Amino acid sequence: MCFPNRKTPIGNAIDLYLRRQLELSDEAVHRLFSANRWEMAQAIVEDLRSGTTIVCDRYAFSGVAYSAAKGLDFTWCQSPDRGLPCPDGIFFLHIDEKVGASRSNFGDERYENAQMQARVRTQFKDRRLRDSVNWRDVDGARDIEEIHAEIRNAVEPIRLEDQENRQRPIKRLWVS
Ligand code: FDM
Ligand code: MG
Repeated sequence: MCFPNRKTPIGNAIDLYLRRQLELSDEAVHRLFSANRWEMAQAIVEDLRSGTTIVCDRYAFSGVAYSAAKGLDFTWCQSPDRGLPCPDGIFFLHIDEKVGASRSNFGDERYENAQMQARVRTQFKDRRLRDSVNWRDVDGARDIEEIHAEIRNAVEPIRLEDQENRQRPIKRLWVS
């Protein structure tokens, strides 16, 4: 799955916002991004309980990094996502500025500019995002097959552990 999930009513508003067809305060849109995850949380838990693995493009980590990059308080940004299902592994694919900007469609949406991306990059380094979760930085500038192999290898021990302990409880994000 993918966040934002632009297909729900909340996701529709987010989509309009990203395409600059709707103006919202930074705080309001932050809460909408979080609500867009919460509206999927039950389905995520049900899928996991029935043995389905979920691969997800973006999650609360983007939520915090992007809003904190706009100047909102970091801890305030984390609070609405606290308690969401916590991923077993996070793969942060990083590329440098020039590679990112050269990719097709870059510049179409809100946030797709060098200044914002530089600020977001800084926020993604914050330990408050990474501590307590299984975070891995992945060089995203390489060949897609190479990236695939690296992530596959890193996922394998998680998958095996899961197979051995099907009943383990689902962890909650940023809850001690
Ligand atoms: N984004 C994404 C946020 O600002 N907060 C969030 O919680 C999430 C999930 O929305 F610029 C930003 C990140 C990106 C945009 O674009 C979504 P993609 O291309 O669909 O990932
Ligand atoms: Mg994008």
